[in-house]
Amino acid sequence: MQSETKTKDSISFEDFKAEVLADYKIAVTSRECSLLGRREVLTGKAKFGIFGDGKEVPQLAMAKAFKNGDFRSGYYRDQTFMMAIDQFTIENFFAGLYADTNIENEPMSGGRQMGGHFTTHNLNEDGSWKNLMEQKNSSADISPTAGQMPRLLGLAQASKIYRKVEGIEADKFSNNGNEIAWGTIGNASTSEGHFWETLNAAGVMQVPMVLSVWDDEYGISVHARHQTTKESISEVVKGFQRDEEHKGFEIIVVKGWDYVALIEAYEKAEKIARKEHCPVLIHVVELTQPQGHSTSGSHERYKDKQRLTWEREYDCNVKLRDWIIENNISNDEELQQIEKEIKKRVREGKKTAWNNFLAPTREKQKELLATLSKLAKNTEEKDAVIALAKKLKSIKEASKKDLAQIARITLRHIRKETSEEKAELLSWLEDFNAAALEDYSSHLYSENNTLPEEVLPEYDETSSEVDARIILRDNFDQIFSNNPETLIFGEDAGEIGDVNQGLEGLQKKYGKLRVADVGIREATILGQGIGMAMRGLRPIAEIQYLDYVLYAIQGMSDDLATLQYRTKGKQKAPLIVRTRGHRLEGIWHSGSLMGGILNLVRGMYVLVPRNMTKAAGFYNTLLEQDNPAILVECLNGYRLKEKMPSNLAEIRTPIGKVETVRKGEDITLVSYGSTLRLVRQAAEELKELNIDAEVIDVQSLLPFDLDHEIVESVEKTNRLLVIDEDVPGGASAFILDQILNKQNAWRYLDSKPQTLTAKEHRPAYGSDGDYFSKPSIEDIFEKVYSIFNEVKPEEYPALS
Ligand SMILES: Cc1ncc(C[n+]2csc(CCOP(=O)(O)OP(=O)(O)O)c2C)c(N)n1
Ligand SMILES: [Mg+2]
Repeated sequence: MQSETKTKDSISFEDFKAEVLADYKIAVTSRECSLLGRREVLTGKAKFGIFGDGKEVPQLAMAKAFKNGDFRSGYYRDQTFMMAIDQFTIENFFAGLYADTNIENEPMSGGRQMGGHFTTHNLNEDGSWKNLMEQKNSSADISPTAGQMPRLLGLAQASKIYRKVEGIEADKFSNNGNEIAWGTIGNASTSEGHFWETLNAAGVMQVPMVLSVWDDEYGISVHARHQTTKESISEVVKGFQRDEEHKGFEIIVVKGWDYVALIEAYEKAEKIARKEHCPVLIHVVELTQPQGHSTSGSHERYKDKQRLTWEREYDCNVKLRDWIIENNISNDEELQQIEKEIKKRVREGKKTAWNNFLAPTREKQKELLATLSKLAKNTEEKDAVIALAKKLKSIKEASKKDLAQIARITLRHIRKETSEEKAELLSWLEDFNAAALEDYSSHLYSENNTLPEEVLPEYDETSSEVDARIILRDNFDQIFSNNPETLIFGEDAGEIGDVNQGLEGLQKKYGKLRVADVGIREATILGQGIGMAMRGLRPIAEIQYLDYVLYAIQGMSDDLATLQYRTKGKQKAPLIVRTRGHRLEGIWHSGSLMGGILNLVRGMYVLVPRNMTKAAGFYNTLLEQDNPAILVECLNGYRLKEKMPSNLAEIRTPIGKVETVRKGEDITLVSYGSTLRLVRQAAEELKELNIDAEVIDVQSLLPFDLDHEIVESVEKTNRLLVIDEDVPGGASAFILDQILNKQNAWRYLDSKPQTLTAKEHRPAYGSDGDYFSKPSIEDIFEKVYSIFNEVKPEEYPALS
């Protein structure tokens, strides 16, 4: 018996020792990467570095509790965690520093993000989902502090939906909602509104989220006393702690250098979150930042001697090492040997990464040199070409930019020549630029997307005129009935079926989780959508009014719109943002922020249907493709009458396609949304004066008129006016740029192309406020008239 116990003990001790030493190795590897990484920046091989030194040990504990199917939503300190879950190697680390564009070498972003921004590959080559239950997942990081928080909420909420909503095909995404979303955030970043909004929402919603705060007392140079009330986030959030009567958070405080306590803390947190779907906040205190915040400066500038001494002593890796020796798990000699080997291994990895990074450009350099050498033999500009070739040859570690510059400058010199050699250089440059385009500019949108064909609404003898909101409502009904993975949530979206009754009765039918009321918190409404869309659901996030999209615009712009791009197509979040706007009442209920939105959300679709039938068709289209979108319903359109289509579920409004809603010969009027109605009316009034306007509804601002139909119209009419209710230079300037520069419509113009917009200020309240703030029928009429006054002053004398 005894000997058996002994054997068992000794085996388990060996296992235990192996596990501890494996952890220690990861911690040391990670630290060594940070140390060498800093040097790579200081010697100029990398541009910038921000590392995970001083935060290693808690990340080992977090990794132990992290299971397949789980998701991380974190920030730039998490390299140790990523190594511990086997998603990040030494070579990857250095490839990230060098901005290697080969996604095999630099799987975090293909060189698009600076190092320290982590991700996992969640999509197959064809853009379809991988089985996320067979891997550990990290949503792709972004730099804005606390920007990871709203998305974290959605990642956690997805588990709740998968657990509670029946009928969803969940194989690739969930096992009964047992997955945890693990957040990480720096102590100082908890000052951001996003942190508080997420915390409150998670407490209300009771979702399986474990949020770790890595607390090193600083946010760059700014001490906690300037950041956090009472200098402690766990102190100030005590009111979130759950108790017998109230649901809330479980709050755990643990020292960041205490390996055993950390493991216990994460085990406890995991159990609570996974089983009970109760969110947990782990405040990890007493962490350090041995090399300072980033490569941009040194922390000696703002930490005093005492702090620096303390940081050396309480460095979590040092403490782990001490603990290993104190507990006889290993000894100094063995550890030294391990450390030596790791140092060597990291140096080797760095070298490999550097060579991998340089190799393809080296090849290209050789090719270009050969091309220039040939050219030098057959050119009038021999001296110049030889000089450029020499320069090229002399560059030891050439960048792509070096090569492109030399090739392009050479072409300037030989601009008057034609030769086979020149053709070869041109073709080399063409290939080189095409590769650069792929490296730096692909995947703004999904590259595997197929949009469904247009299906027009059909009407039969039973089709009656209804309030337009009924069309939306019935369409949502069909959507929810046909697609169990769809859900909608927003302020007043649930019980009353949204402020305009477009969801009337649907909560009763589809339950409180699928048609849901949420708090007034636009940033996290968006975050719910992003996170859930990243886990295979098809969320529709409702922002009550267009004007309040500004609260969510940061997430739309930084997170949602960049997701495909920053992962080079390895993650997607096909979220639909539903909102309503344009032409109602006053400064904050009829703003038209389209120019701002358009410029901030490249990577999303921006759709502006003129009526609810079009809107319904857009929703149906969006659910069959992979890109995120914002759709603006016309606020003043819900109670207008539209005919109910007999094929509601089938209709598909095409994305990126304009519609000519009035044929005409004399001028092309381009507009969208609510304003279009006014433009059509003005066109009828103009007809009375023999001005025959063609009216085009843009419908889809991003993407814009993919078939270039507007230029065809301008070719016919030779005149162009863009009308929109945004500020001057806003969306109308975007539209004009598309038509003039992209579609080259300037060639066909006989009059100056013009825009008619709202005033520069926000629209004033009331009908008169609207009339005098935004383009009116009279404004449109007179603007067009003035164009014809210039052309035919006798027929159209000045009105005033
Ligand atoms: C919205 C935003 N503001 C400012 C910055 C610049 N910035 C980057 S990190 C940082 C400090 C963050 O400190 P903390 O959250 O404590 O994380 P730590 O670096 O200490 O781990 C700041 C101000 C940013 N990235 N995003
Ligand atoms: Mg900090």
